[in-house]
Amino acid sequence: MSSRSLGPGRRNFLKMAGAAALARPLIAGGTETSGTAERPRGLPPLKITDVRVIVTCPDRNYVVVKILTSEPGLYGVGDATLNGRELAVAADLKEHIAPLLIGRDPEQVEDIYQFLYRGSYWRSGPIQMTAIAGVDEALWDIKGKRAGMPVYQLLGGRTRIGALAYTHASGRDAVEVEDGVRRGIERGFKCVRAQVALPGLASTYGTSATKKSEEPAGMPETEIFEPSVYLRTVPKLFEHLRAKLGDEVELLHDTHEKLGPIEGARLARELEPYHLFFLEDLLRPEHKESFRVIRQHSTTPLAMGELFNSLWDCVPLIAEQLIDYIRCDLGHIGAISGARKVAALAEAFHVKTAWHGPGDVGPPTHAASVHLDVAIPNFGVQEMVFFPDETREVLPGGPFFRDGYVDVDDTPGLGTDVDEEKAKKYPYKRAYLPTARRKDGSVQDW
Ligand code: KDG
Ligand code: MG
Repeated sequence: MSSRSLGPGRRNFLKMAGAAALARPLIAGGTETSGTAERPRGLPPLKITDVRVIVTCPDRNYVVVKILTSEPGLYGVGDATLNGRELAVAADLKEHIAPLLIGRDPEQVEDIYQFLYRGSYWRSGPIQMTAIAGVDEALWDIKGKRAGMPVYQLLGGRTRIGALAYTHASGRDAVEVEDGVRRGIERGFKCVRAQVALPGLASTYGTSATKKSEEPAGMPETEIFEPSVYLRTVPKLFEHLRAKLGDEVELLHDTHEKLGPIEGARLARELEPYHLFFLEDLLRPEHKESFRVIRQHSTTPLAMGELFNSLWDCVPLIAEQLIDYIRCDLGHIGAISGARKVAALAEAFHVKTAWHGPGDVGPPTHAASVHLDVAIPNFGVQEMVFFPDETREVLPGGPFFRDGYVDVDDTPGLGTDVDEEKAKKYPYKRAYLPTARRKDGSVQDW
């Protein structure tokens, strides 16, 4: 059954009105139930009947949440993938969250978000917020299917024709990166993130062309990082790219939280002549106040936030206007219910969004990001990937790319799905993110 045919059509709404006056208790005998008052409404009541947690590894590991409802054929699909800690999230969902959801009204998306976030007492953190994101995406999917509308309509409707997208280019040296940027431009991208290997150092973040480490199979790879080499190399990369490619293409760069404040300030300042769209994640997420140092020294636009897990992680950087782009990952910040609050806060402080969009979060999270992108007023740019065929077979649907923009169609809900039979063909494989060390052997932020 296609997702378009799920749920009653809007023309049936009036017929169903009146049949909906079903009394449900606010609080029953000390047991937490639905948190909102009963009110007249146009659709029959709905309940969550099952929560399935599907772990699959078509190309890499994904955790999928499928929420079934009392309406035959009506279900929602969300993504709860946390790269390298997938089974911890799957266990949280199966053991702790699913039992709390059975019997609830899936239409109370905000109440369920609040209940899972604040009601558990132990709040925030990547594992919990990824689990909540999976649930939130599935619930918005159900709501959209029931309304017969794409989720962006429920968020206020379109404010733009699509979401300006960026892709990645990397290489062993500046010439290889230049070739990669050219390929991105030929494919239609107006914005490209550029990463280069560090000369003399084994394996560098974001550069797939570099040598793999000698770690035993299944264990994390080790990359070597030296700030002085990095600080010498990156400005030369962008000097080369601007000289060869001109000014029109928007260039971005990800430092991946590797520098200290004064090093970050130096890099941001030395990159000024090359007019980056943004410089991403200069500092570790713990050091929000240190962004002041960078701001005092440079006009390079700054982006930060893929490791943040709550609205309150974002507040200091946004409210002090220490960044220009907030780039939380919807998959790790409670999805739409988490990110739309961040976007609204950012709107008040001249900060735009640039939601994290790597291949290690699944199509439902990418779809959720783009539904929000096309609805909010302060969208900036969207990172995107092209999923391999095996992943598209297991997790069909999702955003599409056209002429520099990533967009979603009018399929009701999020527009993504999961094929549970095909998912079984690809069992989980233990995998880790790489780690990084300095030349002297000490641990370095990856
Ligand atoms: O799991 C970690 C990746 O999602 C991250 O390294 C990717 O930094 C990243 C980015 O900006 O895409
Ligand atoms: Mg990043």
